[in-house]
Amino acid sequence: MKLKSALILTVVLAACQISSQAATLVAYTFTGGSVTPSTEATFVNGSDVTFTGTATGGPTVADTLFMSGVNQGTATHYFTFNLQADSGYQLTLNQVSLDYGRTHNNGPTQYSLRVSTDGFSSHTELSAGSVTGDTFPLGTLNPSLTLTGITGVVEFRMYYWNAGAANRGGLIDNVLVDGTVSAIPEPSTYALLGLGLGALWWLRRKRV
Ligand SMILES: [Ca+2]
Repeated sequence: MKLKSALILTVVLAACQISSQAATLVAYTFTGGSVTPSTEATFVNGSDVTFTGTATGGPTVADTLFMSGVNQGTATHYFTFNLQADSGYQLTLNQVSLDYGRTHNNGPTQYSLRVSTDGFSSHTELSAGSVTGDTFPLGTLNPSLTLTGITGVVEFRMYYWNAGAANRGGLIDNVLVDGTVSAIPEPSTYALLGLGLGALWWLRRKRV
């Protein structure tokens, strides 16, 4: 019986090393104009949030991030940030969310939230639509993600475009990525799990 208890403990410990809890991996609230992560999970590195447009010419909405000078035609300007697990760890991404909007009624009329799926070479659209009204926030985007076993950099971009006038822009706030960070299991962890389960099976079989 002692052997069986030890084996069960081995299996549980090995399984624990492989599993992990869902949590906020990285978040940005832009309090006081800060573009660094306000929350960053252990073993996760979130970049600053940057943008390709200009910072001037727009209105001030406290504790949000503003980008002006968006293209009046195609989607070329965007906010961007990325995250990556520390060496030896991997990410599972479950959801990304952010507040979006504009503060001019002739500002950008289109938005698109995108994620890099294979490094920086391509981006998959997660959510897209039109922007109307001139209050902020107009709404929250929170598409789910099914990205697992990520060891490289994952980049998110929020595009705004098709503005009605020059020097118009969009805003974002409360950016958040949910998921899990877990140690990449050593082959020995799987070996231990397999050995423990195998021994338990053998013990059970022996008794029948
Ligand atoms: Ca804020």
